[in-house]
Amino acid sequence: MTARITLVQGDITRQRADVLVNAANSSLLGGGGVDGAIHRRGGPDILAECRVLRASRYGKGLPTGQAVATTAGRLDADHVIHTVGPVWSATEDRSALLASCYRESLRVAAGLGARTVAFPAISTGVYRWPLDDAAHIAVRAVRDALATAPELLAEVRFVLFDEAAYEAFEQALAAEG
Ligand code: AR6
Repeated sequence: MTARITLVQGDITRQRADVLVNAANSSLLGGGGVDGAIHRRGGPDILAECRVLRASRYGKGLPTGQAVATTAGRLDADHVIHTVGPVWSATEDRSALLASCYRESLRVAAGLGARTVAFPAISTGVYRWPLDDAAHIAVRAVRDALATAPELLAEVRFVLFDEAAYEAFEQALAAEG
């Protein structure tokens, strides 16, 4: 059975899921938006693990479009997967990198045996990606990844912070149907 894609409006740090995905930056050392909220509510263990990752595997930072897991500290999840979305560009098509964030996060999640994965709308805040376009890319990328995903993955949930984001994803889900 293929995993379900679901939508909720809310704060991703309040969600229960096996994996919560963080819209991080390549430093892995925190920031604003989702990233700030995840580290605030999750507590210092997540940042401590991110520092170890920087010192070991990602001395130059986590490249855009890639994903890496840590534990989830005090969040109601088993893991946080940190991925780095592309900054929106009007002159360069970076949509493959945005799709890669979803695909790579799901690949890492599957490797961890996750059944439920919650995503924010990557790149649509500080990184300024237009919501409607980002929603289509996200839904398509998740659909494509799920077509070949292990049986274990039961639910991919998009957690949208405000009504505008929720509606953009609702339309994308219907259109990509
Ligand atoms: N739960 C769910 N969605 C949220 C939350 C939350 N708690 N907070 C914000 N959003 P952003 P980006 C929405 O800026 O664009 C950070 O500083 C928000 O409304 O978090 O990928 C990182 O360190 C928007 O729709 O991520 C990077 O430097 C979406 O989540 C940079 O921002 C993504 O907004 C990454 O920028």
